[in-house]
Amino acid sequence: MTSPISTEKHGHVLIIRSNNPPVNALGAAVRQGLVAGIEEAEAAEDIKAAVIICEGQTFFAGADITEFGKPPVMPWLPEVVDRIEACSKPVVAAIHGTALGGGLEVALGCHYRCAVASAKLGVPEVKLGLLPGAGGTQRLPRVAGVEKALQMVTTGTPISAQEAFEIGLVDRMIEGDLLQHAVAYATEVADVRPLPRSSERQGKIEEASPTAFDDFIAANPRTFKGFEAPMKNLEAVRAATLKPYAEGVMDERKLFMELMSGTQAKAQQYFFFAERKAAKIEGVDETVKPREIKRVGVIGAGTMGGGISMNFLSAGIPVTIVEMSQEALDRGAGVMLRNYEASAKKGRFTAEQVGQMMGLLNPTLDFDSLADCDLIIEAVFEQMEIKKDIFGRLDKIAKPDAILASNTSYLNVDEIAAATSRPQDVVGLHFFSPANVMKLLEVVRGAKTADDVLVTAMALAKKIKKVAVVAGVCYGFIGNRMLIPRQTEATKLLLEGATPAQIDKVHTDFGMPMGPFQMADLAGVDIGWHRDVNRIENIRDALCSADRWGQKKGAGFYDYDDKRRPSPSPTVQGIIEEFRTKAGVTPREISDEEIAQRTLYTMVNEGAKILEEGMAQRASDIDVVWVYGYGWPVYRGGPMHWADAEGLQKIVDGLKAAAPHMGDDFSFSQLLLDKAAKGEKFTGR
Ligand code: 3H9
Repeated sequence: MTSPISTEKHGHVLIIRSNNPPVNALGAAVRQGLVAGIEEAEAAEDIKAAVIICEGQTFFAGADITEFGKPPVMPWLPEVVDRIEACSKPVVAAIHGTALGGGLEVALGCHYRCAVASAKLGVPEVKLGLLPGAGGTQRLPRVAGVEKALQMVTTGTPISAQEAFEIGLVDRMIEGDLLQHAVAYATEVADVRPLPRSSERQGKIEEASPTAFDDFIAANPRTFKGFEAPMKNLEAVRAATLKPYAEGVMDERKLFMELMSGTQAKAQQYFFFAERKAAKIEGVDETVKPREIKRVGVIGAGTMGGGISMNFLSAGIPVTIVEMSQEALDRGAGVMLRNYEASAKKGRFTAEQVGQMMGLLNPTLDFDSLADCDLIIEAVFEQMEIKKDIFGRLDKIAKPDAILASNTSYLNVDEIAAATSRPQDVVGLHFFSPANVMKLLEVVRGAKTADDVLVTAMALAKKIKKVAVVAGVCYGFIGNRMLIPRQTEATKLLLEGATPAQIDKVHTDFGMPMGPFQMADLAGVDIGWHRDVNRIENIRDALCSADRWGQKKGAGFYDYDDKRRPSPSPTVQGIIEEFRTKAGVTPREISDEEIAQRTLYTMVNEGAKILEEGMAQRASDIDVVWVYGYGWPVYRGGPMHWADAEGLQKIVDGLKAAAPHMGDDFSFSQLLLDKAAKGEKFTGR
């Protein structure tokens, strides 16, 4: 097999070039080739310096994650980086694309770093539940400064080449041909001695404030909540400030191994691949080309329609937005503008960019203006008759091959498609609220949806920076369907003796951003409640009828103060007790374990049903939906990965124990029972 690393002489400079698509991950062959390249540079008498550069879209994007968990192949990345740094001749890293993780560590091992302006540099290991394990936690603070290094290792967010240049992580910015300038740079520094070695630098370590670490923890509590890796990253950087380099790297190694053997790292690495797998559509030929989307139409300028539109405007795609009244149109456009202005205040956009994005918006009352749109997304009231009427009208005016999409969160996309003469062009695009913020997009594949429509939806999702998951047509698709058993059991538990606060706490302790009742209060307790009928059949109806619609009314399952801080509500407790009396229920002590069994295990059971009915392509897609759509803690991988980690038999046993309380609302997924019996898992890794 040919090596992904090749070398070539340019005068007195040896070019060490990596060609390991797609992202130049530092697999075994690359590591071996890099060491061989450095040894060649050192041995060749006519060579005075070396340049490390990568072909394709990017500089090394890190260690090869697919090697994790497999028997190690020498040399290890830490040794490779040490070997580069120990070279007796200067080595220059020539960076384009993304120098990430082990890639940035290789660059830190080099004596000089140059980069093009579009490059990004970062250490995203924390997102994989890890820390930079090839000397990165020790070299980065020495080169970039302790505070910047802390921020980079704990958040994993890359910085721009320009910022890296300003803090001294990049030594020279390159305009024009990277290789040519890197070779010139190497020639220029060929005779400079001593060689600047990152591990030997001490200045920025000494400059660090002694309170930097405690200050950082105090200022960023959310970074550390639930996750193990950020604190270990911090400890490794702290070691760099307290110990000589050689001892610091030993601490780094120990902390790295601790993380690597833990469940969080496994879950986060599993999730990295789950997210990428979600983009692949089963049964669709890879040669199918997406349709061209030059203009998008959105029907409805409410919260959803506005949020959806912003995604396209931000990606530079013009949007025609249609409403029924001028007032609704003005209100919708006003909200979009204010959202953009708020982002501009936070430095995400310039005022000029806000102007450009809003300039791409065409607000109109004229439905026929949608005729020139390539994709039209309906985001109106969740009622089948209204949706069918809109799709029937769209059928008459939309151009041939236009994609007609519904943002429905529950309704039958096939029934909506049947209102048109072109069901092959109809698809569900279920955005999550707030649609300009939430990353998840459920792409609902109807019985007749054409392959190229699906391919277009997935490609477009990537363009607007969403993570798309294909779902089948069923009530609530993947995410909302799994909410139903959770909410049903949570409400029954109230009646049986639990409080909203107790149930919510089980979920927040688990790592969810909020529990079932906090979520109901945020979304609106009144969703789906028919005010005109005013029938009070359950606790929820009773809350609605008492004007307790959630946060927007200052009261729901909780009472809220004027800063929207919740507190347990005696009124709600009274309502619950009234229902208990009516139903003849004597409250009992409910354990947290029972709450978990009935609200979390039932979700896994529903996920298994979704899988066995073919409504999700793969178990990992369900996990992607729950992490990106509902904030399931990524360090638990998503409900299906979590169930695997718990053990499916344990889930089955827990459900069996809870079944008598759940009654007819519950039935087992056969797939879950079968897998548990066979000792199988839902997810591979
Ligand atoms: C590390 O470095 C540890 C060290 O500190 C210590 C070691 C001792 N390995 O994302 P894309 C695949 S940890 C293997 O769709 P984009 C990916 O699965 C590492 N494979 O492209 C996908 O495969 P497929 C720290 C990788 O253009 C394909 O490449 N580094 C790796 O949207 C394209 O990926 C990171 O965490 C990898 N490292 O984004 C960086 N990276 O086509 C992780 C990607 O079969 N990578 N693949 O589905 C990224 O953030 C993005 O991939 C990147 C490109 C921004 C580079």
